[in-house]
Amino acid sequence: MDNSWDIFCKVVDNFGDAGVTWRLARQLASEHGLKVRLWIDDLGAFARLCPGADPHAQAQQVQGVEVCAWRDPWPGALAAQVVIEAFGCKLPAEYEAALAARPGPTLWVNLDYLSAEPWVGGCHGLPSMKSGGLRKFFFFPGFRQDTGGLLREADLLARRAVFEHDVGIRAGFLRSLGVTPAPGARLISLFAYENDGLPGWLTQLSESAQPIHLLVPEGRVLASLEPWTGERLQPGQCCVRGALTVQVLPFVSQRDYDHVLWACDFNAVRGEDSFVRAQWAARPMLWHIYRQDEYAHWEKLEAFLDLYTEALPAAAAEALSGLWRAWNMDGDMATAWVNFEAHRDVLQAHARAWCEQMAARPDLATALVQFCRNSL
Ligand code: TRH
Repeated sequence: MDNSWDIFCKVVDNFGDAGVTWRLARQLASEHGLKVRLWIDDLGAFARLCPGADPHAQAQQVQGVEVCAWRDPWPGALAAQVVIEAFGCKLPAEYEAALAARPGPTLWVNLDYLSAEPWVGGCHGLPSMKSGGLRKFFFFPGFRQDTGGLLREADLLARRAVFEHDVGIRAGFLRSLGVTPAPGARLISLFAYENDGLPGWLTQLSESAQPIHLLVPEGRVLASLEPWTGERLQPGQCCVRGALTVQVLPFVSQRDYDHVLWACDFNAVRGEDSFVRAQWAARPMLWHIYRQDEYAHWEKLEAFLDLYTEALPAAAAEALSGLWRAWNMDGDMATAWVNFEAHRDVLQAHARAWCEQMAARPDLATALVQFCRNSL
C-alpha cells in the first residue's frame, strides 16, 4: 500500500458536497496517516468552510491535505491508489485511464449520499464493472449496522464534553460572535433553506414564556426571515419581537459551526453534513431535508424518523415527527412547536442516547479505510 488517496468533489450547490469531502479528507490525513489530495471544482465554496484557504490556487496544502482545483481541461496527474468519487461526481476520463494504467492494486469507490432507507444496507459495498477492467465500489454512509456509518472525528465528543462543562468557554465563544443572550435565554440555531413555515414558528417563539435567542447563520433562510422581521439584518445585528431575539451570524468555519451547535439548546439544520453534526451535538434538532424531484426526499425523511423515534414513547415520537413534517411539508409550525415543547425533556434525553448509540459504531473514515484495506 502506498497510502495515496484522491477524493473528487463537484459542488452541485450549497456547501454539503464540499463540507463532507473536506471533513473526510482531513480525517483520513490526520487520523489515518494517509496522503490525501482533494480535487474540488469550486474552491470558493471550500474557502467559506475553511477561511484562510486560497480560492484561486491550483494546489495548496491545508491542514495536512493537498487541496487541488479540479479544472476543465483536466490538468493531468498520476492516479492515487485509492480514489473516492463523491456523490457520483464522475471522474475525468483522463484520470480514469490513468487509474486503469496504474501498476499494482487500485481501488475506486463512490461515496454515496446519506440515507436511513432500509435498502441502503443491501447496496453498501457492492461493486460495478467499469471499462478498462476497473471496478467501482459503492460505499454508503448510514445509521444502520449494515452501512458505512457517519463521519465523526476521534476526539469530537471529548471536545464537546469540555465545551459543555465549562460555561466560560461557551460564553467566550458566544461573545466572540457578538452574542450576549439575556439571562436564562434558550438558544436556538437556524440553518435552513427558504421555508414558508418560518413566520408561524417565529411568531410562536416570540410568545414564549422564556426568552429565546435565535442565531441565524447568513444564507438562504434570510429570504424567509426578512419579511417577518420587516428589516434586513446584517451579520451581528439583532431584532427583538416579544420574547424572541433574532440575530444573524456570519458564516463561520466548519469547526466553529460545531461550537454554534454545542452552544445552543436546539438546532435547526439542513442538507447532510450539518444534519450529522447536530446529532453529534446531542441536542433536540429539526431537519430541513434537501428537496429532490418527485418528493423523493419525503421517503428519506420518513425513513430517518422511523429509526430515530423507534425508542421514544409514542406521544414524544408523534410530537417530533409532527414538527419535522410541518417544517418540510408546509404544515402549521406554531402548533407543531407547542406539541414538541410538551416533550422537551424526553426529547433532550433521547438526543443524547441517540448520539451515544451512533458513536458506538465505527466512524465513516475508519470504516472506509478498513473497507479499502480488505478490498485492495
Ligand atoms: O449546504 P447544504 O444544504 O448542502 C448540501 C448540498 O446542497 C448538496 O448538494 C446536497 O446534496 C446536500 O446538501 C444534501 O447542507 P449541509 O450538507 O449541511 O452542508 C453545510 C456545510 O456548511 C456543513 O459542512 C457545515 C458548514 N457550515 C459552516 O462551515 N459554517 C457555517 O456557518 C454554517 C452555517 C455551515
